[in-house]
Amino acid sequence: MRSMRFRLLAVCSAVLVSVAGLNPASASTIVKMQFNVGLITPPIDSVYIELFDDTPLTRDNFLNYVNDGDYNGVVMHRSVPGFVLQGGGYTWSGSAFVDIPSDGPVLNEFGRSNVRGTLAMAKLAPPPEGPAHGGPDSATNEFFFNYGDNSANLDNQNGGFTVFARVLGNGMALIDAFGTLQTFNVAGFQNVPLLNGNQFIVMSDVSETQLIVGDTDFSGVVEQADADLLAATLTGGTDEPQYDVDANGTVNQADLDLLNALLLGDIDGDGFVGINDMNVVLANWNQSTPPGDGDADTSGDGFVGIDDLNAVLAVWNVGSPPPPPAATVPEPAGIALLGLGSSFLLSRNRR
Ligand SMILES: [Ca+2]
Ligand SMILES: [Ca+2]
Ligand SMILES: [Ca+2]
Ligand SMILES: [Ca+2]
Repeated sequence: MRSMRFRLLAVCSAVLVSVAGLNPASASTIVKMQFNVGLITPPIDSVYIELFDDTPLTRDNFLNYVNDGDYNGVVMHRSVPGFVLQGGGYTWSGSAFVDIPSDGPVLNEFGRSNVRGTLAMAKLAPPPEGPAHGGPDSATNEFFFNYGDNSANLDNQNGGFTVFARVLGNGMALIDAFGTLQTFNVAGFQNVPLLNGNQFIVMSDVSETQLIVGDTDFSGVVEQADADLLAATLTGGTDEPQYDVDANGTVNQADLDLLNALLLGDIDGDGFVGINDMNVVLANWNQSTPPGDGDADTSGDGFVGIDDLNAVLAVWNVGSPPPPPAATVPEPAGIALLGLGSSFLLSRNRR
């Protein structure tokens, strides 16, 4: 038995060399926007957006605000149902809207159309209607979601409003829900959407993030529901990156096949196929299990053997590795020592 396991591992190592390079990771730039309220059923409070690479100045400008944390706590201050939901410029002090920091204007990169589900930068009207520094190249931090198809309007004024991102998955269901809120005049601003007439819609946390390979519904876990969603989406045609499981730029049957293989080979269910999964197979090697019972029996034939090992090896190194455990915080001993040293130094200097 022992020598057999040794031989198995030797075979595995040989196979590993050939498949170790297969580790899909989307090249897309993804930002997660978490709001202070979740309005739909089942409740979601986050929207995932994909930033387009063909508007690089606008993308980098937006990412600067994201990575500086400038959008955290920012109010969606304007909602015009059927048109746009706008935010990105102001927090609320308790009695007034307060400007967030501005990195200065970005050159206009209009190219994509202002269709439903896209995000575009807001900007100032050109003079004489707007200020002297208004015009096509005046976008800074404010942006908006297009509730509907605004291409006939927004593609054709002020140089065209630069579409730089799109909402992924069912995120527009949440944005649409914000669009059903009654709007109010608040502190000099018109069309401010308020929940129950008294609560702002706030982006509580906006951060750049990575797609979890195979997590097509953004639940944070790779499960059968993701394959079901992909299968359903496949028939309608899609090009959203969360469905491109093998990250080759197109969404097709091969992605569903890979996701199903990932679900099979990921025996411990952590979203990644690797040594932990193989160890479960080896620990149960050559043992009988009731059909369909026991995670190591991936093939469901009631026996853990070579077919199950192959299910793991077929998708070796596929998935998103779980995050490493949090770094341990150094004990405060160093600080205490530093304090002692300082006081020692001080007392010595006094002499
Ligand atoms: Ca999921
Ligand atoms: Ca693909
Ligand atoms: Ca695993
Ligand atoms: Ca089996």
